[in-house]
Amino acid sequence: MTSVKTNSATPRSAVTGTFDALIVGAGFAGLYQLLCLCDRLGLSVRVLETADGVGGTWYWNRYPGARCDSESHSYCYSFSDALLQEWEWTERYPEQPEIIRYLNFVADRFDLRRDISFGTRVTAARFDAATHRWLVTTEAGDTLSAKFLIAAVGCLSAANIPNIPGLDDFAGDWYHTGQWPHDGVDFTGKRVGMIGTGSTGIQAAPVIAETAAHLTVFQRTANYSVPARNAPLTAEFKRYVKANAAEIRRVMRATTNGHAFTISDRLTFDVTPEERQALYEAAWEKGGLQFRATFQDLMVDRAANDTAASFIRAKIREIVKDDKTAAALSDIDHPYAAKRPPIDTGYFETFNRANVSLVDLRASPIERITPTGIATRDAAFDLDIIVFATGFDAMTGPLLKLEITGRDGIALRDAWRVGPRSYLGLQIAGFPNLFTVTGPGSPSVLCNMPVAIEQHVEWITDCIAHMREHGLQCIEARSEAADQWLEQVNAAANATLLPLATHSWYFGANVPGKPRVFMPYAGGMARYREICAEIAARGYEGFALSG
Ligand code: N01
Repeated sequence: MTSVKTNSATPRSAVTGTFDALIVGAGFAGLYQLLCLCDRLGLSVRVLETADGVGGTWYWNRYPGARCDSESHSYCYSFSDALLQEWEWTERYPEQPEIIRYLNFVADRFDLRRDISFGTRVTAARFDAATHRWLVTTEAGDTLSAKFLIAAVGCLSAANIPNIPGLDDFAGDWYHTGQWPHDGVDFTGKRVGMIGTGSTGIQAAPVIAETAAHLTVFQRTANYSVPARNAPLTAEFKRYVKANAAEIRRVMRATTNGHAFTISDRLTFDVTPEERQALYEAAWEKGGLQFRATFQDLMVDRAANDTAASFIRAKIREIVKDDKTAAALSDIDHPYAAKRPPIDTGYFETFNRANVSLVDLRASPIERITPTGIATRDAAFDLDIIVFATGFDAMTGPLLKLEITGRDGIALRDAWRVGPRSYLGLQIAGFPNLFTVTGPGSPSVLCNMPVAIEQHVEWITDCIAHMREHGLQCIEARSEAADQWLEQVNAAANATLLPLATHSWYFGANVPGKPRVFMPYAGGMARYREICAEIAARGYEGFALSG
């Protein structure tokens, strides 16, 4: 029996109406956008959400070990002092269920649920030039209309299930980590194969290995990882977070990646090799994404980056006892953090377990999935369960799935055929009154997401308030402004080592046929915030506003 089990949501029907704004998605972005437009501007707003509950990406990603890689005190909204005082995280990195509890707490705290239609999947959105309104169609066949359409669909919400021949013939069960069943998966006594060693696979493998009879990890590209060093938060740290909320927020808004720590201003080669080793050891012991902040130049100087990369490779070889496995795990072909750097809880140690093995797909690629498992060029692996930790059609995927048609009947799919082209990652030429929260061309995935989301939501809210004040009906990014911004996005990426990981999902390289364009803005969140503010202050330069 072949079975595909996914997280499911119950479709609802009869969602109709006319609104000032429609928001797609009830994750971090959609919830805050709803609050801003309703409470601050008094607009009539409806949120359309496929899932049965709030959470967005966190609603679907319930895989074993799912936990945020940003530290909990920075992975939350910062717009409300009261909320910061009321909510208390329990661990250094929040686990998926705790994040869902937090977002439900926010939804209740600000009475947001009444404006959300759950179980409502958007299947198309079309700009009607005659009325200057967006017409949005749902899976149930309903049509809603609104002046503004705001896509708050997240960057990592369209699952990437590779088209490996034979999947339909597999007799066991298979799952994608981003569509995980709500009632969980019992791995007890099962032979499990997991494809993918990105942040997700690296979180999932140690947890799956605890109960599976055997876990086989299929690795195409070896990856760096630094220990997360997760732990319960102490009462002292909880007090510190509450007492210093304003300062923590200030740091998060002032740094490149929106985290609550600063990047050192030290240069890699300004210290002796012994000092450098000691600094890396201390960062390894402290754990987390902060490792990348050990030196200021790690992401811009290849020789500097090599020192961090060598340190981590040596750690992998030290931890993993089997030499062949250690060699495959540490044979990493890109600079450290040029792909999103994972952090882990016992990932490399997992390969010392008797019930875990690694298959190096570079040496022997997957040829097909068979009724009984996975066949590589050189071997066959019998499996009861296959886990696809194969990532997402990132950034553009969730937007294209909305089947958006803009002014003059242009489909977004056609407008972006050679890659996303967006002004500031906020608006697209040819698509009036459509805003994309953390869209391609904004810092988004290179930033701690709640920080990027709050900045976008507040900018969009201020923009709509400005339009109301001045009696303006339409805003649309100018084509030449989008082109110029794209040049800045490319220049910002080229000033870093990020483009050296050519197979990264930042380029769309993980999805066959997807245009190779570096999608996020790599110039840093703090600089981006200034640029957006300056553009607004200059009367929304680069946007066409009309009455
Ligand atoms: O996905 P990925 P992810 N055959 O694309 C492999 C965020 N996140 O879900 O590198 C064989 O990074 C692929 O191999 P390769 C975070 O931003 C956040 O892990 O393309 N293998 C790679 O190893 C992260 O970056 C958190 O050669 C195939 C893996 O699958 C983003 O989500 C936690 C394959 C995919 O790695 C995505 O992470 C987790 C194929 N056909 C994730 N296709 C938190 O903070 C793909 N692969 C909680």
